[in-house]
Amino acid sequence: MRILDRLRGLLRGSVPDDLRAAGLSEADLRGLDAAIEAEAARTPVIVLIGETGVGKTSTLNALFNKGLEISHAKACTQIETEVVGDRGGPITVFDMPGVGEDVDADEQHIETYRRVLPKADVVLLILKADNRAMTHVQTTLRRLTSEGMLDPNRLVVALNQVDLLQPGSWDSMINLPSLEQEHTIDARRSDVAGKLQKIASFPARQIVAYSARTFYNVEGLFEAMVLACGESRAWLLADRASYADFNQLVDPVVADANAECAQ
Ligand SMILES: Nc1nc2c(ncn2[C@@H]2O[C@H](COP(=O)(O)OP(=O)(O)O)[C@@H](O)[C@H]2O)c(=O)[nH]1
Ligand SMILES: [Mg+2]
Repeated sequence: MRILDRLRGLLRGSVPDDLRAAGLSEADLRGLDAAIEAEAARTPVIVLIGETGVGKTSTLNALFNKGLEISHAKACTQIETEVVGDRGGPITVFDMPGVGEDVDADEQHIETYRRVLPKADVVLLILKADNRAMTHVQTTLRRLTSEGMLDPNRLVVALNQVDLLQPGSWDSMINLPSLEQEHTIDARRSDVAGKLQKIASFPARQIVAYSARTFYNVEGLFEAMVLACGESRAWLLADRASYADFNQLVDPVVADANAECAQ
């Protein structure tokens, strides 16, 4: 509600001179207030889709600073979770299975998508970054978009677990990818872009590589989600940002040295 409160403060006053000079009337301000009220009354809805184990729950925790249980062995995800970020108001998250495990289950999942996806402000399609087998993802994306369940403008393709990409290994001192991994991250993003953008038309900025475990580029993921929300709703999600900072996992010795250099 931070942005909302600021706007409200402005709207309660009279029209500032510069805005009046630009042609804004008291009635325009009241109209704006009503429009903001109407958007704010609808809680942002985020839908996560992905196979068990890709890191949906971990991503939820990293994005909204939550301590939800992560399944190291068993699937422990409910279909719908209301999440309250550390800052801002509530966010509704639907944590949904990916298709591709079993034909009968797939049809059930598609029915759930049909019910839930049209409500979404953002649909996060979470994949493991090292997953090169894209046929299933392409087929699913084609079906979801061609049957009108998913608006590609609302889609963010989230390539998780980049800390495990090879060759090279994660630099845990600075909590960043090695140079080799950076090349692989770029290559994976391009590959996925080529394979999915021919199925559905959406901007390349909506494909984001990150790591829910190390918090690498969780900020970039959140930004892509805000942009995918669309103009009238983006501010509402942006206001609820409480994603984890990768700096908190930088080795303390390095962090201290950086802090000293900065002084
Ligand atoms: N190395 C690594 N492991 C991850 C990452 N994200 C999730 N995991 C692990 O993947 C497993 C499944 O994660 P979970 O969030 O429960 O996946 P979900 O089944 O999709 O909800 C857990 O052991 C997580 O610790 C990541 O970015 N990097
Ligand atoms: Mg889960």
